Amino acid sequence: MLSEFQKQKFSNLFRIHDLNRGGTLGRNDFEELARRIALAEGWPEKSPAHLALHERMQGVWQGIGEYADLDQDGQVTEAEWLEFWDGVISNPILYQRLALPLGEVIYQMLDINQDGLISQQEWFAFYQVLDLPTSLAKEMFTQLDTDHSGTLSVAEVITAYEVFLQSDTPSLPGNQLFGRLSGGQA
Ligand SMILES: [Ca+2]
Ligand SMILES: [Ca+2]
Ligand SMILES: [Ca+2]
Repeated sequence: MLSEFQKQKFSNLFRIHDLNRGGTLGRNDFEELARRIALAEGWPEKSPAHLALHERMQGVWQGIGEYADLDQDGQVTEAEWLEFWDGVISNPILYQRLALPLGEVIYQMLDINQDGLISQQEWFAFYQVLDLPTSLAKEMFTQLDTDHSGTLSVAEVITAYEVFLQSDTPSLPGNQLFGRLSGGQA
């Protein structure tokens, strides 16, 4: 069972994916996400980079849809979403198969110039694409950069992502990765 605190986090994650604000998640939300990232990158439509991103997003949607769209109506409701994540984080096999690869996909999307590190610029672009506040992007970057290198490594981001997925301790950095939480410490 997800705690109220965990529910708040996954509801935030739901809202940022619902880019067309339809109240449910569908294929078109993931197409919109690909479109926004491509726009932020300046990748023209039908360019190889744009097409590859589009394909990757379709894969993410198919993976989520297969497991989360319980009634298979082509849309994932918030209730289905919460049930999906509850199942993923309480099942080590699903966690390995879905949650961790998704973290890697997110990291690859963040690392726009593919140098293996996330710069501040890349981090801020991500928050902008998701309509999240720049102030939160700044706070998160500072907290996640635990070795103060001025960049975020795979380990720094995945650690925060796992806190986001699993933690029931509001004070840990990473909980607010995908949006501010009421009552939680930043
Ligand atoms: Ca459904
Ligand atoms: Ca980079
Ligand atoms: Ca760092």
